[in-house]
Amino acid sequence: MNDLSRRGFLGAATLAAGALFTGRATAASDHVPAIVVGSGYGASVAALRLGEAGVRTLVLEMGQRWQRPGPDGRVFCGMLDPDHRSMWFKDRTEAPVNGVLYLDLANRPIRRHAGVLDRVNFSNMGVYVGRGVGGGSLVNGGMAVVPDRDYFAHRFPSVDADEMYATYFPLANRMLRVNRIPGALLEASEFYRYARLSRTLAARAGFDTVTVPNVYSFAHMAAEERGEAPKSALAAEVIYGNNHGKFTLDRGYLADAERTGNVTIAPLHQVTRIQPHGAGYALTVREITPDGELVAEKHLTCDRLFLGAGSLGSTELLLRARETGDLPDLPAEVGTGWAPNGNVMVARANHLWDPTGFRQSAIPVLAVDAPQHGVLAEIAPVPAGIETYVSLYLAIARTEERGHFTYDTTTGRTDLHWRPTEALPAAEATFDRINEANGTGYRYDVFANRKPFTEDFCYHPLGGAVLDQATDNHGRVKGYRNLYVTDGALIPGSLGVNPFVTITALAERNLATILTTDL
Ligand code: FAE
Repeated sequence: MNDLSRRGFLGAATLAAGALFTGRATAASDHVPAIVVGSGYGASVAALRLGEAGVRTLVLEMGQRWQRPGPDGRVFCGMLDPDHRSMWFKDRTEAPVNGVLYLDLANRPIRRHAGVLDRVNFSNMGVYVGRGVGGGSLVNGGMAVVPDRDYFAHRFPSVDADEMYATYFPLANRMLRVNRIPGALLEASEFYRYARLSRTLAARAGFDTVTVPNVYSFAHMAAEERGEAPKSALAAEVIYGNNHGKFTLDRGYLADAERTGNVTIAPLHQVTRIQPHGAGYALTVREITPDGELVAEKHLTCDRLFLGAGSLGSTELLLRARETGDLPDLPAEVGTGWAPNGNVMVARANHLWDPTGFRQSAIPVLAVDAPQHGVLAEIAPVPAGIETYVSLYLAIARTEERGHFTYDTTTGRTDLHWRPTEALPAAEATFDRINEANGTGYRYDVFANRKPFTEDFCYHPLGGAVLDQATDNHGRVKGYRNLYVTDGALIPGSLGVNPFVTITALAERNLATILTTDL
C-alpha cells in the first residue's frame, strides 16, 4: 500500500470484513478450530500462519477496530489534544510526560471510552499497552530493533540463535516493513534537531549514537515535510495512534490473515476465563460497545488456543485459570520472570544556546549506546509545539532483576510484585556522564513524580509465561495440550532493545514448528 493513510485503507478493510463475516469462523458460532486471544505482534503472526495453513481461526480482541474517522475526520486523536479516543476507560488521560515547568500540560479529563492506549496501574508500576486490532503496533513508537546477538543468546539459551538471525529476524523485518531514515532527512530536517543535539552531547561524553530502524515510512515522513502528504509524525502523533505513515499490524499481518479467508477478527471481545473442554478449551468472552456497555457474554470453544494477549494479558488469563482451579495443572512458572525491559525515562536540561526545536518528529530515530553501563537510551521527542530545552530519553538497561504476579481469588485482582534496583543506577551513570561532559543538569519539571528519572512506568512489559520455563521451547504451555503462548509473555524480562521485532520473530519461529508438528 503506497498511501498509508487510514482513510485510504478503510475501504479495502470494510470490504474484507464484510466478506469475512459471511465466512465460517465468527464470534457468534460456538466452536472454531483455533482461537487467538489478542491481536498484537505474537497474535498476528499466529493468525496469519494458521490462516495460511487452512485452519479456521477466530481472533478475539478486547479493543476496537480503529478504522472509522470521528467527526473531526481523524481516526485517532492527537497527543496534544487528547479526547475519549486516547485512553482505555479512564476519566483523565495518563500520559507518561506530564508537561514542562511543573505545568500539567499533557493530561486532561476525558469521557470513558474504549480508547487506544491503556495504562494498567499496579502498586509501583504503570504498564502502558495498546488496545485495539493491532495491539501495541497502534500506539508504539515504531522502533524496530534486532537485539544484540550475544545478549539474545544469553537470554534464550534454548533457542537456536543461528536460525533466528538467519531466518526469523529477517522475516520479521520484511513482514513489518522496517525501514531506516535517510541520512539527508536526519541531518537536514528541523524536526530532528532534538536528536542531533543529543547525539552531539553524547559524543562529548564519549558515547556513540546509533540510528534506530522504524516501521514508520520515512518516504511518507519526507513527503510530510515537503507538504505533500498529510502530517502524522510531524504533527506530534504517537502513543494515541498515528493517522498516517505507520505500518501497523492491521495493515500487515492481520490484513494478510483476513485475506486467507480463514481468519475472522472480533473486536471489543474480551476473554475472561479459560476452561478445559474435551481436548480443547472453552472460553468466556465479554462483548462490549465502544462505551463499555455489555452486549453479550459468550461461550466459545476451540480445539487449539493461542494466547497473544500480551505479557500482562496472557499471564493474567493463565494465572487466573491456575489459581481458580480451572486449569490446575499449569506450572508454577506461570506468573514469574516478569520485568519492564529495564525501562527508565530520563529528562535532561540543555543550555539556552542549545535549543531542541519547537517542531519535533514524534518518531524517534537515534539512540545513545552506553555498553559500559548496559544501557541503550533512545532519544525521545518532546513535541510540545514550544521550545522546552528538554532532552528526553527512554533508557533500556540490561537487567537480571525479575518480578512476579499473584492472583487473589476472593477479589479477582492480579498484583505485580516488583522491586527495581538495577536499571535506575545504570541510567543515572550514563546521564551523569553526559551532564558532566556538557556542564548540564537534569529537569525536575517534566514527570509527575517531580524527579528527572521515572522507573515507575514502562512501555515494554516482558515475561510472565517465559519460554522454556512456563512453556516448552516453542511456546506450548506445560501441563496442557493444544494451549500456546505466542507473545511478549515468552520473553524473560530483558532484551536490551525495544521488543516487538523479537516478539514477532520468536512467534514466527514457534508457529513454524507448531504447524508442522502439532497440526
Ligand atoms: P500486544 O501488542 O500488547 O497485544 C496484546 C493485545 O491483546 C492487545 O491488543 C490487547 O488489547 C489484547 N488483549 C489483552 N487481554 C485480552 C483479553 N483478555 N481478551 C482479548 N484481548 C486481549 O502484545 N516496542 C518496540 O519494539 N518499539 C517501540 O518503539 C515501542 N514503543 C512503544 C510505545 C508505547 C507507548 C507502548 C505502549 C509500547 C511500545 N513498545 C515498543 C512495546 C510494544 O508495542 C510491545 O512490546 C508489543 O506490542 C507487545 O506485543 P505482544 O504481541 O506481546
